[in-house]
Amino acid sequence: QFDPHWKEGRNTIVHLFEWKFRDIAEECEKFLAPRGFAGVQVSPVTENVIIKNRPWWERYQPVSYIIESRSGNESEFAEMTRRCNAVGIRIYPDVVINHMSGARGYGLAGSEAKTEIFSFPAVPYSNLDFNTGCSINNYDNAIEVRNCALSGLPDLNQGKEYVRDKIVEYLNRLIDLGSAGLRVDACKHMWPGDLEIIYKRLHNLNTSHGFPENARPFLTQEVIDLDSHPNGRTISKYEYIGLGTVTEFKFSAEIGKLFNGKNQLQWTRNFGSDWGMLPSDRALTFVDNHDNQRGHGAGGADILTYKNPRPYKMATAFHLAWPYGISRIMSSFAFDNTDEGPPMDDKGDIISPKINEEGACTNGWVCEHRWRQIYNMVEFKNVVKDTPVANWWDNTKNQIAFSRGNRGFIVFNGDNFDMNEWFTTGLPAGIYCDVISGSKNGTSCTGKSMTVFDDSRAFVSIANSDEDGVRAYHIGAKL
Ligand code: ARE
Ligand code: CA
Repeated sequence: QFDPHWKEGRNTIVHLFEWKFRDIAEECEKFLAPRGFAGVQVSPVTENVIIKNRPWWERYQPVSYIIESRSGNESEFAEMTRRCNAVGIRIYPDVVINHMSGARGYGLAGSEAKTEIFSFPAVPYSNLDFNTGCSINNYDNAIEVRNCALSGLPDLNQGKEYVRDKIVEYLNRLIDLGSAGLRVDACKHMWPGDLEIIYKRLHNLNTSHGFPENARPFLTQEVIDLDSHPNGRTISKYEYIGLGTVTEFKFSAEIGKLFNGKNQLQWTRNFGSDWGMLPSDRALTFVDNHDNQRGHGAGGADILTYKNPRPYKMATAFHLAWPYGISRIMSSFAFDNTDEGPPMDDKGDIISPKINEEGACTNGWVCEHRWRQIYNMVEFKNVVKDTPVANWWDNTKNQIAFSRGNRGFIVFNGDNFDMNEWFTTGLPAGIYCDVISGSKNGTSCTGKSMTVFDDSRAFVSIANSDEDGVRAYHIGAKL
């Protein structure tokens, strides 16, 4: 449950937030596989209640476990996992098992949510399957956080065998259909002991999708915990790392502060567990997620998003260059207000992204994963795999540089003055293409290049007026 089952030579999960299954399948084949990505997190797939104006968050209110959402139905889901697995891209659906819909009404498959009597006939769940009578106000009270309603959402009782059976049956269907793992929503609100029972009953991954025998599903559990300590009073992320990986929200908050000028890059030298973050192999890391990019969840104003492209790209470059965590990239749709749903037509159906000549998304989709500065860093991470950080340099402020063994070298200028420096790069002599300002194209570089001399030294400058405050070089982009 800790292994994301990435194909050899691949890394990074991209959250294709609200994408339709058919579009995901095409993206796996046309873009993600050739660019060295490893997997896709998919928005919740079950039938959800339909809410007026169709906010994105209606998908976190399940009505049944029928696979039918605005992203597609069960056969389209199966087609997606088949096509993506065929090109080595893993699929991880987001699963909502803490609660059911808080809003009364119907789902896309026609099932009803009779919330006033806690009845969800399409599962079926009745009032006997829920914790009723309280809602979460005090996050310091673990019993309340686990056994009361989160934002008014009817709270399932996973202590009950019947409820566990229904959940396990649903999750096993996703696994049998070719998923490589799951993003489990709202784990803070479920008892680790109940989750353990549920997880133990999950099937091994489906070998007909190319997974080895006895492969356990990858689990990444959403637990928002910015500051707890292993034996602290409040619910802690450490309670869950024996069961699977955990979303490391502290990474998101700290990297935001580093690149929005509230902290200094010189301190990143020991970025990782020393900062109160989880052990690297248990941490799902991200610069922003679908909640905190719009002020839901945690992190507040410190979180960087596509709306601040220069620091966002620098933070993402650091995320992918620094050897810590299991990386996930956010791929957004453009939004102005926090409730706004994905690009949709008059009927509320999702409009597919279109790709322009430059390879960027249009039609209201941002597609950060298609930004050159971001996908080229996914390649950087593949090229430097397993090499240690070496040749650290900093200016005692916000300019830093380091190499990854003798395979990659990266420089950041986070100060508000220009940088002109000689560095020891760790790289063999030669001319290297900066994969941030451009890409290697045959024998030439569409961006700025760097000459490494026989002593491994090179001169790099980054001006404040430059489009990006980072340059990255690796042996795969040697000219
Ligand atoms: C919506 C409306 C509510 C309404 C409710 C029921 O916004 O006003 O009461 O529906 O009708 C998402 C949205 C919610 C939305 C929900 C259901 O973010 O706004 O509610 O869908 O449609 C806590 C949880 C954490 C959770 C965050 C958002 O611990 O698990 O809140 N994150 C996940 C998902 C969300 C999703 C849900 C859970 C629910 O990623 O997208 O909600 O399925 C501190 C605490 C954190 C706490 C945080 C915010 O930091 O430490 O634990 O996170 O505050 O309260
Ligand atoms: Ca609960």
